[in-house]
Amino acid sequence: MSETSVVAHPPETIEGWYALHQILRRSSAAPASRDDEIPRIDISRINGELKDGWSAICTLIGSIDSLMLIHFRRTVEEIHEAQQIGGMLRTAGLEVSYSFLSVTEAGLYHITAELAADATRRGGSVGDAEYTRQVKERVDAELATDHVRRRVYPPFPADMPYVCFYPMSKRRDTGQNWYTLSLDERSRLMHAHGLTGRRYAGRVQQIITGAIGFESWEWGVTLFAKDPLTFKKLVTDMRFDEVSAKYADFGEFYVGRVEPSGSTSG
Ligand code: 76R
Repeated sequence: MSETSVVAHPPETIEGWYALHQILRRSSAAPASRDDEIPRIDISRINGELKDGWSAICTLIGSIDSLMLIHFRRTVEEIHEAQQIGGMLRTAGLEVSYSFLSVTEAGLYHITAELAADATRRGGSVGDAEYTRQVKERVDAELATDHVRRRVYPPFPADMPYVCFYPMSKRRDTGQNWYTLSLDERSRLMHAHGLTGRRYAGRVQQIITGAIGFESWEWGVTLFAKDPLTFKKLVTDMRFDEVSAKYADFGEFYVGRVEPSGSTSG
């Protein structure tokens, strides 16, 4: 077998709402109109009965695309309904140019590392009955905290009008592979990442959504801020933070403004 005996377990995760990001572009067939003219869309019609989740319409700035719709819903079926909103905009001369399906995710690196070490100490293993019982207990405790509930059921960012969305993955190169690092090492790196991020508490609301199995990218990063410059500062700080410096790959960045009238929360 291979050179290392390290078993690289995935972290336990807590998932909440499904998410769909739809990027819309003025279709070439659309009648010529001013570039910054965004059609009025009443998505409250569609979201009227919504109890869990919300949608936001964001005007994209500095992009050849015009709009980004962000939908959070309880089920993929409800996401599919929300997806039709993007399709309906065809009549307004817009077509979906990119979409990203994911689900809100809180990765429990520290807890998983702790319980895995505990399993080894008692002569058991990750995934055995005692481990499974402990995971359930810890997940329930985490879900009871405001902090974790906000990560998986993020509130609508009422006082943060700017948005930045981009997909990312962790690197899987030879000699630089996130997925072959030990759980302890990933836990250490993610702890440091959290500390860097916490410096932006109150200035940024970040929503991490997992897309493994749904998209070719592994995560969606959705940031809301009071000041767009905060995106540049935060993402720069993250580039210098060890985990992003060594292991992060990024897709396109979409920046814009959340339309206050175009959102519903439930
Ligand atoms: O402390 C905690 O409870 C949460 C710690 C935390 C986790 C687990 C955290 C905090 N993040 C976590 C997970 Mn994050 N985050 C990003 C990016 O541009 C880049 O380099 C990366 C894009 C930013 C800007 C950011 C910001 N984070 C993740 C994950 C899942 C990884 C996995 O499971 O392997 C990704 C992909 C990711 C990416 N992160 C924070 C922030 C900020 C601002 C915080 C602090 C938030 C807060 O404390 O409220």
